[in-house]
Order: sequence, then structure tokens, then C-alpha cells
Amino acid sequence: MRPFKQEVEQFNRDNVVVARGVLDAHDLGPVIGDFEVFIDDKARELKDSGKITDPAEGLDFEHRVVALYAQNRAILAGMDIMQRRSKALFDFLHNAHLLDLVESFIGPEITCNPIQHARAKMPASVDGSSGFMNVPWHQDIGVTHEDSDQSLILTFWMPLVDATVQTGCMEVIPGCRRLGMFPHVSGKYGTEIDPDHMPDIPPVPAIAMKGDVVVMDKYTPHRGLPNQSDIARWSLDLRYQVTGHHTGRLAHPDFVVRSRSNPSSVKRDYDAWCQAWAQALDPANAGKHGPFHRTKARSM
Ligand SMILES: O=C(O)CCC(=O)C(=O)O
Repeated sequence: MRPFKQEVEQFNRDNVVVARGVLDAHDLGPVIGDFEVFIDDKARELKDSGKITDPAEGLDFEHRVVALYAQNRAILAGMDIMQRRSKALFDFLHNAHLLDLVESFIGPEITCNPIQHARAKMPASVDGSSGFMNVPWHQDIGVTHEDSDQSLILTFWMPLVDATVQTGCMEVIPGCRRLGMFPHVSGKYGTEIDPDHMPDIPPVPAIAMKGDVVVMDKYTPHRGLPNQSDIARWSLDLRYQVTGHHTGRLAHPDFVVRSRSNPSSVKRDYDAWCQAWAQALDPANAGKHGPFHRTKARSM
């Protein structure tokens, strides 16, 4: 198991680090292939129902979704991890190379936290809107429930294409754990750090090539830079935590992915995972666990 000693040292200093070359083509291939199938199926569906004219066949993973999104934004509907719920994604959440990295940071008792997303950030020329495409400045602690404040939950962000300043990588502010949580507001484009309370520390781009993983703690302010290229900036942002700690999102399913003390506690039941998400997202169950996170809508 690669020890990631230098990465852990840098993380302890900066509270954010880019771990290089964690994942290879065998790790990412099935996930990319799965999104290709999703996009292909969706393109056929939209073409058959007359909602697009050109299914953009023959374009690669980075370009096809852009050509389709430019015709109809519905191409991305249902693509996020908890909606797509594919076997490839479920398996990837247990990926050994990824979990070796996670273990180096939080130890061997690991739970997959349900706060996780797949994103295909469009070129700004196609959709430069703020929000899910271009997230505003926030700390991940700002989007969790107070009950998880003591939990060790880290963000593991990985691109499925090279994420550079040009393609719209994240921008991060290192060294903020000592400053705690900044006040957040529910802004027009989502939860964001109150602009009056942004730290006066220069941000740096978290450039990450395909195979790299950005590791961040929940106090690291980050935002998405605009995508100035002509490709989609595909990425996954996952969170892993110490088993037994509060997830900060009780309404959504978490599960053990690695345990050295109790290996049989690892959940490999794909159908059960799908059912748990279907139940959690059923509108009939909305609000059962109270508000998702602490930031209240700004009063008008
Ligand atoms: O993918 C992005 O650009 C932003 C991701 C993000 O905000 C997060 O992982 O918390």
C-alpha cells in the first residue's frame, strides 16, 4: 500500500493536497465507460422524442456531452451518482487504490459518506451559470448538519479528464482549519461563504490531472473556476469518513467500504445500495430527518 507520507504532511500543513497518480486507466475506465453508456442512451432517447436533432455520435467522452447539452440540457438529468446508481459507480466507491489513499488520511475504518456528486462542467461558452456548474466559495462544513462537526470527514475530488485552470479546476484556500467555519449564506447560486467574511488569503488553483485526487478537509474554502475550454470537465467529488462518526446527512445512505477490525461489515450489496437511495430520494420521505444542513435561506 502506497503510504502517501508526503501528501499527509502537506495536508496537515495546508489542509488540502493534490495526490498525484492515485488512479489509473483500470480504476477510472469502468466509471468513464458507464457515463458514456448513460450519455449514449440519453442521446437516443432525446433524438427519438425529437428533443435533439444530432446525437453527436463519434465524438469522444470529453466533447460529446457538450454537443448534446448545447442542444438540450436534459442530457444531464439523472446523471448524478445517487440518481444513476450504476454498478460501476458502486464498485468504484470501494476502489482499492482510492481507499488506500483514504486510509492514509483517516485510518482503516472507512465509511462512504453520502455527500457525493458527479459533474460534467460545461464550457462557459455553453453554460457559464453559477451553481452546480460553477460552485461559489464554500467550506464543506457549511453544507453539513452541526451534528457532524466533530466527525472526521474528508473530501476526495477527482477529475475524469485533466482539470486545469483552462478546463475549470477548483480554486482552494489553504491553511484555513485554524480559522474554523466562516459564516455561510444561502445565496442565489447555492450555499456560499458570506462575502464579507472571506479570508484574506490568496487562493490557488487545485490543478489535477486524470488519475490525481484532491484531498480537502471540511474547512478548506473552495469554488469552481469557469471552464474556458471546449470540453466538459467531468469529475467526481466523494467524501469518506471514519466509521461511526455522524455523516452530517442522516437522510441519505452511508455504508462501510473498508474495515480492518471487522471486514465482514463492508457492504457489497449493490441492490441494497440502490434501494436505500431510492427510498431516501422518494418525495414521500422528504424532510423526515430535518434540514440537510445548517445554512438557512437568506431572508428577503
Ligand atoms: O467540482 C467542483 O467544481 C466543485 C466541487 C465542490 O464544491 C465540492 O466537492 O465540494
